[in-house]
Amino acid sequence: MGSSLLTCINFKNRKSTHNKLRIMTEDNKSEGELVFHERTEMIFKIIVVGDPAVGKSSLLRKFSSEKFESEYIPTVGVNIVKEQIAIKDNAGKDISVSLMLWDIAGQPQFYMLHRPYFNGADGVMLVYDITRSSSFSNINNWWQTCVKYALSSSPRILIGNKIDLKDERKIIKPMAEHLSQKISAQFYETSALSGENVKALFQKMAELALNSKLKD
Ligand SMILES: Nc1nc2c(ncn2[C@@H]2O[C@H](COP(=O)(O)OP(=O)(O)O)[C@@H](O)[C@H]2O)c(=O)[nH]1
Ligand SMILES: [Mg+2]
Repeated sequence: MGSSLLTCINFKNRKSTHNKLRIMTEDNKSEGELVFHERTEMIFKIIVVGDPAVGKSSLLRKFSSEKFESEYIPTVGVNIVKEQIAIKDNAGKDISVSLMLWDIAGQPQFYMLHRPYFNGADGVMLVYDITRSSSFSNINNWWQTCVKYALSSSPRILIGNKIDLKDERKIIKPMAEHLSQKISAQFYETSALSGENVKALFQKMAELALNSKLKD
C-alpha cells in the first residue's frame, strides 16, 4: 500500500479542496482494435477530529505505515496522508478509493485553520479516548463544529480509541453506542497500539464516503 505524507501549513496557496471526483481513462490496443479501459479513481477528503492526545495521529500512522510511536509529539499544523483502498461497489466491481486523511492539531492556536480544515470534507472521523471522559463529552462539540461547517450530511464514524487500556476504561460501549445513534454515526472501538480494528475502520470510512457520493 503506497502512502505519502504531506505537510500542508500554508493554506493561502490552496485553490480548492481535494474532494473532487477524478476519472482517468487508459487506452489499450488489443487485436488491432482500440479498447478503452475506464479506470475510476475516487478521491475523498476525510477529516479526523477529537481532543488532543486521543490518538488521532497514531491511528493514521498505524493505518498508513503499521508503525506506532509511543512518544507524544504534538502535531504542528496539519498533516495530510493519502492512502489507497480497494473496495467493491454494488455491482461487485473493484473500485480504488483514495482517502486524503486530514489530521489537525487540537491546540487552540490552530483554531484559525478550522475553515479550510472542515470545508468540503467527504467524511468525518470523531475520535475520543475510552479512558478519558472529557474527550468523550467533547465529541458533541466536535460534531457541532462539523455541522457549523455544513458537514451535517457527511458520513461519519465515532471512534473510541485505546481499547488496549482495559483497566482504565471509563466509557463503556452502550454509552458510546447511544451517542453514535444520536449523531447518526457508525461506531468503532480501536487501538492504535495493538492495531485492533484499525484497518476495518478505514475500510468502512472509504465505503461510507463512496456510497454517499454514489447517492448524490
Ligand atoms: N495505549 C494506547 N496509547 C495510545 C493509543 N493511541 C495513541 N496512544 C498514545 O496517546 C498519546 C497521544 O497520541 P496522538 O496520536 O499523538 O494523539 P492526537 O493528539 O489525538 O493526535 C501518545 O502518547 C500515543 O502513544 C492507543 O490505542 N493505546
Ligand atoms: Mg495529533
